[in-house]
Amino acid sequence: MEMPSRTVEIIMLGDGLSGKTTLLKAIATEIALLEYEHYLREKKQKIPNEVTNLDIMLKDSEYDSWLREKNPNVHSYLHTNLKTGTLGIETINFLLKDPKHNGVIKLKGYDLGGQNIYDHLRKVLSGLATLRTKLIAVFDSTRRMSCKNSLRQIKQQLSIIRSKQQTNNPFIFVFNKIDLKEILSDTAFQEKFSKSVMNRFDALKRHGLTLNIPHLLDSSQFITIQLPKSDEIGFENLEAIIYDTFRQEFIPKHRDIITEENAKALARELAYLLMKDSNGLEGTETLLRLEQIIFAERPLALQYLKNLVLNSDKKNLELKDYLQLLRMRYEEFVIDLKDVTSERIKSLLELSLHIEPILKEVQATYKGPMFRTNALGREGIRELLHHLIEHSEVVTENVRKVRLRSLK
Ligand SMILES: Nc1nc2c(ncn2[C@@H]2O[C@H](COP(=O)(O)OP(=O)(O)O)[C@@H](O)[C@H]2O)c(=O)[nH]1
Ligand SMILES: [Mg+2]
Repeated sequence: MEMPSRTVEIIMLGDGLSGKTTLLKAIATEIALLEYEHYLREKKQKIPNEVTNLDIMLKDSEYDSWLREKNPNVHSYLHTNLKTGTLGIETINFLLKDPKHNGVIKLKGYDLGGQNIYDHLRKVLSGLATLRTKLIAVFDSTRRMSCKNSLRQIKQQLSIIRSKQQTNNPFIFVFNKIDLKEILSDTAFQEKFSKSVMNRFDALKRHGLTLNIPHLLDSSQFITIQLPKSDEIGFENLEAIIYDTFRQEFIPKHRDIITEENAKALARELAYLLMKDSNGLEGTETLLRLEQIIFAERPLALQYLKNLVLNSDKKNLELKDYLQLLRMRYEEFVIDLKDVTSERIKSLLELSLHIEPILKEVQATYKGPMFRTNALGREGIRELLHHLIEHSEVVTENVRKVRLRSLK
């Protein structure tokens, strides 16, 4: 007879690069560790202590094969390479032992690319949500605008779900990247960072600037871009300069926390805030257009030059032609660097980190449980996993069919 099973269904929500996939990898890692203990116990082997167990587990090739066979999706998330980002949809199907009920818990669901181009898929997914689906909404606690986009997704999902069913609160909120927030909040960091960005702006104003942007797929290769002397700068170069500051001066020291993707995402956020602040764009059509572009796509536009040309007979353009095409695309988004100071850069960084208003709005409006996590360092993940386990339910196929039918 099959072991009794309980199920939790989850759908990951949240802006691109907020950490959804990393969170799933962290959950898979916690599950793999729990399963490792059971595995060792069954084999009557010694259980390593908490500090070293991850290293030991990862080196245990017998366990690795065992996991691949018994729990393939946990195995694949454990080894997933996050660099490529989530495109389209991923299914989740994690299994773990349920000692309390002497059975198995299934953690099932979907992870989506966060960009707004996936909004239509998100709608389809929410339509599939059942009464017990938990929507895990992930926020990047270092990027205020990104949090707003996560919130926008929640509002959209809720309207779909509300119109379909009366349900308990389906949301779980995760405020992620608490480790990154700590670094960026440090006053000495902020001083140094804003001065470094300002130095680059000054160089651009005085004699021009050369940027070396690593290739998207091969970071040992670079795209070299010469920016001629100018007081004005377009959005695409603004985000590139801020990214370059992170890459050259801060990533080397904080590689485990300021990842490449974090640097790009923050650069986009800060470039957006600077643009909005400098041009008094608040509430204008131009700002809406900029938001549409930047939330629909991945940051660091300069790395996606070739995407600008869909027409196949134009594929052999030179770099300068691609840059010209990009410039045309961002034509209306330009600022004058004359009024930019390092104090302003610093205060915009602080603004980006100031997500409390959004956190409060989320709490007041939706009242779901809230977790603060560092998905990369697996802080706060066990608590989240326990919460999910506590909310697992016994599901028999019949119940499921009835529930799905009642939704139609
Ligand atoms: N420092 C830090 N970086 C994180 C954390 N969670 C995710 N990241 C990084 O943020 C970037 C985007 O993460 P990813 O999971 O791909 O985001 P997704 O688009 O929401 O799936 C990656 O470079 C991750 O390494 C975290 O808690 N702390
Ligand atoms: Mg992802």
